[in-house]
Amino acid sequence: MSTNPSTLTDPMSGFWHDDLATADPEIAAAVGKELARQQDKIELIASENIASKAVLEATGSVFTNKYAEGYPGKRYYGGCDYADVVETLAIERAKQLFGCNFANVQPNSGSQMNQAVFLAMLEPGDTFMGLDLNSGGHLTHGSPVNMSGKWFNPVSYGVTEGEELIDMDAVAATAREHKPKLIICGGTAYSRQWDFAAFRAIADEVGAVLLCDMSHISGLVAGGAHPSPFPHCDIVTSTTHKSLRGPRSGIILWNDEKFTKPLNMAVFPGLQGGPLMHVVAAKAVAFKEALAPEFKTYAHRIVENARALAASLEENGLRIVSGGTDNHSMLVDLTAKDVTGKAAEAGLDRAWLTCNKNGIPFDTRSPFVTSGIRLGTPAGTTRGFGPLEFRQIGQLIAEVVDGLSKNGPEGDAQIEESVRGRVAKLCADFPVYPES
Ligand code: DSN
Repeated sequence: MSTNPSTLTDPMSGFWHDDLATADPEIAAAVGKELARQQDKIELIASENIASKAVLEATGSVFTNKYAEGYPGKRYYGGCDYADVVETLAIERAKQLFGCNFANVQPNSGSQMNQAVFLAMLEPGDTFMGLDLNSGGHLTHGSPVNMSGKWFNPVSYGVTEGEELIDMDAVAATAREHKPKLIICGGTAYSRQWDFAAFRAIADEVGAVLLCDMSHISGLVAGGAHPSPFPHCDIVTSTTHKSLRGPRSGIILWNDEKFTKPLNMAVFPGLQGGPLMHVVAAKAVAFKEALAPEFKTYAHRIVENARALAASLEENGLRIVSGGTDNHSMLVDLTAKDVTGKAAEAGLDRAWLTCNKNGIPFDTRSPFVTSGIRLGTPAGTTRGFGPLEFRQIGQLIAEVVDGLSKNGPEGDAQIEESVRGRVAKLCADFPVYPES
């Protein structure tokens, strides 16, 4: 260790040695509280998960310091030897995991991965199709407030009013009428399996490129608990932090060489500069974890748990949109209880159950209020909950909602206190980051 006296008087003398608590107590306190929140509350947000210690370590690694614009072997900066190692490993593992020929692991997020596909495949003003946000689609699939809806011409498809399932006949009719250049399947609040072969047939009929944004279900696809979008889809995008359980980021996958140049050029230099190499390293770690046999068990357990949760909610008087779930998530319709999604999210949070309000199909309330909540099982499954625990969680949710139904948005304080006690017991029995 250097004993250079100049470092002793340097106001930044702690630079090489101080941990976060010493260097910045305010931020350290917030990090500590966030850890406690994740330990002490049950995470039911369908798009969240709990990453491994190894993924967190890679995310916080010295790759934070490295610029690596370009791709492995073709960089615009020196010193990229080890950046090339991690990016090549991430690419090879992603290809193996999803059984495809090509992968770009540089997108910084879900929005950017989808923007890259738009940049590569469409011209401004071009028509594309995606699932309506009100039926469980995503902001980047054509919402009027998103770039996808402002710069392109989105045409949406939705779910049927009775069964609340995607109406493939209507998808075909809309595609025939509007002749989109791109069709997107995949969503954020659709709890049924996607019929990728049927989408392929429609895309072929109208000459569209078929994109699957499998962000929500990619962990299930990796573990064989949901059919794969390959070989049906031309391009597949996914965030890596949802059921896939990696760092917050995105990837693009494809099979046909003809897409390689436009997609890679769209990510860099089209949209992004230097890739977040620390996150690329963490993605490689997560893909290795997902290739391990235990991940298959995890993926199937997520679905088993979601079915147990949905059944328990229904037995306790709450309606599940479309009558159940085939994946990790479900929408709970609170209309019959006269409880808004907003009030339910707040009441459940007071009882240490974290979820998000969510519009249900044909919702008459605004997106800030909504008539439903969205629930998911990936995070709870990671901490070790099984169907028994998720049945209990269904009961706890129903108790809180009944309190809200009786008393209005303030809920029933006694019920919420009692639920908090039972949540605390579940969390203590299934700890998160137990050594932290
Ligand atoms: N915001 C994410 C979700 O919660 O589904 C999707 O990007």
